[in-house]
Amino acid sequence: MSMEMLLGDEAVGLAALHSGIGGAFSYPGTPATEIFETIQARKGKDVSTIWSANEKVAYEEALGMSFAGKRAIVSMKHVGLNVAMDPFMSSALTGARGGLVLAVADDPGMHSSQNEQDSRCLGDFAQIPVFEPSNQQECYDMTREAFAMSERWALPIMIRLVTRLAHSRAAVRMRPAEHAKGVDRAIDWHEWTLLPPNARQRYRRLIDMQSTLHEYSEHSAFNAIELRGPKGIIACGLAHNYVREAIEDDARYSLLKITTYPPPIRQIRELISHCDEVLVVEEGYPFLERQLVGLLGVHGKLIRGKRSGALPPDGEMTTDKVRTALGLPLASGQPAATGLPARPPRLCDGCPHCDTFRAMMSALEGVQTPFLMSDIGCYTLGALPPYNAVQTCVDMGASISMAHGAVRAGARPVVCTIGDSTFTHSGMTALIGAIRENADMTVMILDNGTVAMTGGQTALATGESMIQLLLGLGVPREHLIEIDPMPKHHEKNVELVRKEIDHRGLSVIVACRPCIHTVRKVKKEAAAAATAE
Ligand SMILES: Cc1ncc(C[n+]2csc(CCOP(=O)(O)OP(=O)(O)O)c2C)c(N)n1
Ligand code: SF4
Repeated sequence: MSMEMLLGDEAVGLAALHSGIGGAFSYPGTPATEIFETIQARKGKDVSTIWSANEKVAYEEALGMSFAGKRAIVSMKHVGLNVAMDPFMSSALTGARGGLVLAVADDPGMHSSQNEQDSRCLGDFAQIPVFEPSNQQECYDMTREAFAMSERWALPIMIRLVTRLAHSRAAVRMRPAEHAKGVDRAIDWHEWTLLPPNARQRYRRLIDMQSTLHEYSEHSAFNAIELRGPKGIIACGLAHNYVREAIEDDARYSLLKITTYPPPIRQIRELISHCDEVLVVEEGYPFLERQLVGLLGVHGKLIRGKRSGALPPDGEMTTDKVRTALGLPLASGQPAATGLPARPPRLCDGCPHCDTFRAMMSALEGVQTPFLMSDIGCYTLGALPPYNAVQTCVDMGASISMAHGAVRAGARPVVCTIGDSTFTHSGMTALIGAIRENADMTVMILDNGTVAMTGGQTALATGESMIQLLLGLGVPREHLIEIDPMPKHHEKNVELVRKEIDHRGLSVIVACRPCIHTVRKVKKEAAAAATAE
């Protein structure tokens, strides 16, 4: 057994490697990115790792590996699971052969996300087991358990993390690694081909499995009940730590820790019948509280939590929030840091996006109401002054489809901005429709050669390969324009952009210049490699 100080993400990644995976698949997204990066950095040559085009593709690649008999992990941030919902839902019916683990990191408090959502609801929606570790050791242990149980039940299993767990460190004890399995060539086409007669059978199997999953939770060593005083608390996943810190050794409280779903119903009943009232503490939605209370409540018992208003319904859980809900004095005693200067986010000095936005906004000078659809990436900061070049940011890939919708409404001019990675993630499909209609809009692809916002992962198409991709999709050559976003080319770029905005039909402008951070990183790595030789 060895020990290491690990992030929650790293613990999941190492546990996957020690479970003998054949591959890891992902699309970057904070706070899940480090799961894949740990595997990539520490894997042997037999483990394949791919940054996929998007989360749906990543999920399907992992499912394919599982069907071929090898263990696979697919990781993503919470909104990534929205993109992967289609294969995710159906994989609950096909099931898995090689252990299939989906690691999803939620972001309560929206530290780096466009929304707050609770992936436990999606696990419940798909009717698959969800494990929710409460600390880094459990991140490791529950991921190992998830691979074993995925094979025993022939089902995918979700591991749900939250930012604070994914990105904080603790000592983790690791177990010896298992050997990876070889390819299994026995084809189960009835199980994997969801034609209606097969799908009905497979759905029936999933429903029949539910009692087994409940029973597992009842006996799982990862859940624990302590019956003491009449004030009950149910603490889910990471929230267990906040509760422990809040109540310390206070014998007035009885505590049920839940880390597996579907939840342990007998243990919940035991706690409720032992206590006069119960507080449910969970990160995300009042997922468990809602189930406990249902429509009519629990007769004679007070069940409190986020839904009842005892705890705030949004943001991250904290020890002080739990103490307030319990009527205890605040423990921190530390006034929040004040007087720190505000530091609004902004594009880096010298960022290529700055020069693209300057050219674009100069080209639009004098236009009363341009529609400026944009997307998610570093360039979303173009919404702020001095650029004011971004009017929308909804979900990845939405800029082109929303621009097309605005064109259909009769808006003009419509200009949309989208990063290279966001374009290959989910912008491309919308562009195919816009090309076919010769939609009267200008698409600006901000090709900085990397996925800058999430730390500089590899982009799938950049430079010449981006141009070839666009031509292949059918962008007309005469309205496919390349610009070099540099201050010295400003006047020329303004002229080129203006001409395409004036064009009554579809234009695509590719602004190609590398992210300055990526350039620095590449130089640093090259220097380090040269020193090592
Ligand atoms: C569905 C989904 N997956 C992942 C993310 C995390 N994320 C936000 S923007 C982005 C890509 C940014 O890359 P790019 O479009 O090339 O723009 P850049 O940051 O390089 O300017 C990613 C992966 C997300 N917000 N939503
Ligand atoms: S990281 Fe790169 S793309 Fe992002 S703002 Fe900085 S220079 Fe621009």
